[in-house]
Amino acid sequence: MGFPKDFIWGAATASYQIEGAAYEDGKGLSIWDVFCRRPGAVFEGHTGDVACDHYHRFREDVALMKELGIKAYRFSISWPRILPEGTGRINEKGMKFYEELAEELLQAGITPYATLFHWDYPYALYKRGGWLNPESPIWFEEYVRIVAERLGDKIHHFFTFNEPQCFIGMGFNGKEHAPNLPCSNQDLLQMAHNVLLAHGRAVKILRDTIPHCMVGYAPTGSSFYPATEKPEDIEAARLATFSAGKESWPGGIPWWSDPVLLGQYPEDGLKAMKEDMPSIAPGDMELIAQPLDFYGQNIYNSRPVESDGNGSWRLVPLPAGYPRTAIDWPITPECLYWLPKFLYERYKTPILITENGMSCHDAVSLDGKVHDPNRIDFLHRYLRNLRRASEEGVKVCGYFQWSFMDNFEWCRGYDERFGMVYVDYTTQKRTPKDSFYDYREIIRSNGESL
Ligand code: GCO
Repeated sequence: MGFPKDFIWGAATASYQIEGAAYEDGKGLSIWDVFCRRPGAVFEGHTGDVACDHYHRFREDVALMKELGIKAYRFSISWPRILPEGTGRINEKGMKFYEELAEELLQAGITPYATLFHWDYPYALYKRGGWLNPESPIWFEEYVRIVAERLGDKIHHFFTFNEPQCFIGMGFNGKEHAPNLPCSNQDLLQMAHNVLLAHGRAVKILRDTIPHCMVGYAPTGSSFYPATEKPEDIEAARLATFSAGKESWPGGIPWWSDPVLLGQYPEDGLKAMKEDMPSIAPGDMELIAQPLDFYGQNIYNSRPVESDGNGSWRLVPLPAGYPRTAIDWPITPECLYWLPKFLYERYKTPILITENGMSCHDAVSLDGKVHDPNRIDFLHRYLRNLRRASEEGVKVCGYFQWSFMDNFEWCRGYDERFGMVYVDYTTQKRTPKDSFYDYREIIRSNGESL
């Protein structure tokens, strides 16, 4: 048993978090370039101006990926790097970067998986109303068409959006993310609908332009696992994970995934959002629900729940001193069994884990190495759960670890280290951590070493 033979072992990053070169070669501004300049917005005033300088060092980084043995690399394309105004004029130098990156990956035997949008929205379009503008899905389609036409000979695997829960929820509702523009619920729901329409248009244009391309989506969302394996607790966890009431908006799963995979907003959500719902034009839901080749999900942790004895659920508190990561997220390996299982039951689409990983207090030791036993332990625990799901018939086709290397962790700047490769931000020296070698063995043995 174990993992399927053709399991896709990968690693993930995102453009703003690693590329740097924020003001080079004609790149346009993104909302993150602007947000980072706002006093107090990001930990100690850090910015992605230089980040891991991947824009200049991608060949060295791809060589390390080859050494790691990953089969696939998930990275994102910076929309304003190739379209500085968001639409219209193409920045050839920016385009060349992605052409060369894809070429380098292919030569290393690594399949490129491109995320089309991982939060670095063109500032020029934000000034035109961003996702609130009814034209915003058309702008996205234009960008995706250009990506498809120019990169489609090298890149055949795509994700449309990364974590819409976060870029809408934390950028326009919570204050942690760019552009930090608090909005009414009505506007949030309108933006969400436009993002979903943009997703549908993107899938269509990719399929029209690149024959045989494979397209997915990479949302996240709060999820729950059963505190025990009693059937009523399992049902409670399923209910909690797919409930779309006010408490799960905008961070829940079904609001963002039911339209895409099932062609409709969740009923309980529609009831809860009644007064604030945007108008839905005829054909919108059909456009949003384009068939997908795989369903990506970013999964880091879940919360335990149990049945309340009345057909509903209640949270079970984690024990005092529960294990947690450096960013203070609980370590709950069970989520990599239960959530893929629930998602596959509901959406019946092959699953890719598009992100999972751990922030640790990593440092270079006296011996010049980076020892990260906690990350190794974390990965083994989580991946054993994923293996169980796979062995029980959940179609899981791959796993992308977050992250290939340490990088800019949004409003926490460089304070969090999620990578398998340590980055010294003063010298840009890369040092593979112990987990890098451990993951290499996991890949080599197709999970036998877990
Ligand atoms: C997210 C993003 C990544 C993060 C990672 C760790 O989930 O927030 O997709 O860009 O860096 O998840 O927080």
